[in-house]
Amino acid sequence: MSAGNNHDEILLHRHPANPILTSRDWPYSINSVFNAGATLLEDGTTLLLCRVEDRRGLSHLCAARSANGVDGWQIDPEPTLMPNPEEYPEELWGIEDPRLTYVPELRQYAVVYTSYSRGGPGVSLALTKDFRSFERYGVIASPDDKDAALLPHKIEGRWALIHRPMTVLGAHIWISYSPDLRHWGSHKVMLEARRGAWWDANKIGLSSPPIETAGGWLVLYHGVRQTPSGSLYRLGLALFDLHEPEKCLLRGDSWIFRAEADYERDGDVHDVVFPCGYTMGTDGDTLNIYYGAADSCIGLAHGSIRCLLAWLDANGSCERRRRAQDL
Ligand code: BMA
Repeated sequence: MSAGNNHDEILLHRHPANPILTSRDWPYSINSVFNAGATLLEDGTTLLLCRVEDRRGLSHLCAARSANGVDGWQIDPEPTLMPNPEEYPEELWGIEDPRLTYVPELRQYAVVYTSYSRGGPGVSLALTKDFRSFERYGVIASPDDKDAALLPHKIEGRWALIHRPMTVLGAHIWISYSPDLRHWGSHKVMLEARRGAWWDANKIGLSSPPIETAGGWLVLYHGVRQTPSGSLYRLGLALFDLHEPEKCLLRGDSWIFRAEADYERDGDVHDVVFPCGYTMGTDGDTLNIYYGAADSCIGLAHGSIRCLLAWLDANGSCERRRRAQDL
């Protein structure tokens, strides 16, 4: 570990009003609400597109809007986007974990979500202008694949999708490219799960969509550690080249956020913090990170891009050097 490392530096601060949304807030009967995509609408309203699990166990998406992103949520009185297995059989067992990206070139939001098919989870895409009507593109990455988000603009003329296919070698983060959002290729590994005892051994996945900074794409990712009493979901940081996003510039060794509060430790799935979205403060530095807690409710944590980048500078190392040491 590098010298001058501040081990206990707190980078993400829980909001005192947490959990900010629970099943008790819902206008209709549900089991749980968690893993929400997030965006700021043109008028400054925070929109969360929440994963809502109904009492059958199947998930759909429901929009909640708030002027300050903390409270006063206006929740759609009915599901906003329901699985449609008749036309999209891959949505048979529900739709989950949306990540939202505003795409200026299309003047639309891309909603990239997990469709739970008979063959396992796959990645689906829908476009929307208003989170009221949606244009479905269907499956864009076949099972077993999830934890996906679109980058907001083309890279060298092609759209870029970050996702997490399962392979026999483990669950790593990949990037794929497309000329038209429908046909995907040029698949490359972006970040590998570590091995052995590491907090992010064997299984990692993108959390919120990457954050574009002057120094590169800042990526918050989750790592899953299997233990005899279950899985521990914790968050780590990495930085990728702006023009060649598969190129990892820095990766932190330590996790930066884990389940600690009661609502993160206890719930339908214990010890899970799972961000799917963030909004940016008007200062251009504050991140409002929305995360699913224990697969039961939604929490909010604040961070500073400047501090996250400074932490990576001090604590991260170059992926190429690490690869030479076999991760
Ligand atoms: C992951 C996803 C998430 C979920 C997490 C913890 O694999 O399915 O939706 O929050 O597991 O159960």
